[in-house]
Amino acid sequence: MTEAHIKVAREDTVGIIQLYRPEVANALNRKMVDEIVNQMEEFDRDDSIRVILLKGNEKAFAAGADIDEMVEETALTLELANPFAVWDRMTLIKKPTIAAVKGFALGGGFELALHCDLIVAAENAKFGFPEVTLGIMPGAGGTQFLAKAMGRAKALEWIWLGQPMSAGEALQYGVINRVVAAELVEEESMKLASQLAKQAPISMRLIKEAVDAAGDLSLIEGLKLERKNFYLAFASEDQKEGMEAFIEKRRPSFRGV
Ligand code: CO8
Repeated sequence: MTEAHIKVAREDTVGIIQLYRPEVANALNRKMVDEIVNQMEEFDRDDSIRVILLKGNEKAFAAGADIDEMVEETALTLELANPFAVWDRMTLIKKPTIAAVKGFALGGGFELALHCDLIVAAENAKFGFPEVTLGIMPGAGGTQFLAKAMGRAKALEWIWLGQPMSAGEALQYGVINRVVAAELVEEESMKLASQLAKQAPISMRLIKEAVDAAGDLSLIEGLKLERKNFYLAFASEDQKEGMEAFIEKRRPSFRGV
């Protein structure tokens, strides 16, 4: 068996996946994407995990899809292999996901971060879509995520020029959540993960579903979904626990049931 391209760890209730192909700036080959998604799904099923964190190394979160693997592809080999089916599974993850980004997040690497719910970036992080310089285009959601996050004009400019954007610019355009000094990225990401891990898991899941739907549904449909999820939250024991803890002036202890 070939070596794994990820490293997996657990810290308390946070499941951590580290991308691990340092010799190629964490370029994503199919095996690596498979491993990432399989592990995300395993954490998603695991009751002892509340939050999933993805990280790379100092140089790169991930420098895009593996160009050596892609160079010989044809439209037909891609169509038959359907490499994006595994990416679609990422959109079904129910627990909160965080990308901790240092260095390069390019092409498919940027798209991987965009598949996470929240992005914490180092000041030196570089986000970009160089696909146009390779004669291709983003294929794992880049055009859709960016247009939704920053609007059509800025998304087109950014993807057409193929130039990386700084973490500060990405923050300004609402594409990422936080920018911190490189040496603090892991600490800040873990702090954020621990805060999320203390919230009621079922609330978190229902909120994620409703917020994700906001971009696709009409206001009336979105309000209906929100209401349905609001009612569902009252089916959980955690709703009783949260409200009783408030009345008894103590901290709630949520069990995700
Ligand atoms: N694929 C393959 N190898 C890579 C990649 C990559 N994407 N990125 C870096 N490497 C390799 C380099 O070839 C180099 O290998 P070697 O030491 O054997 O020469 C090693 O990693 C280190 O890289 P550099 O020497 O180039 O390091 P620098 O610090 O000079 O530059 C950069 C770092 C800026 C990240 C540079 O390597 C670079 O520009 N990389 C390519 C970035 C890119 O074009 N990414 C987009 C790829 S296309 C894409 O992502 C499409 C996504 C579609 C969806 C996904 C479907 C599966």
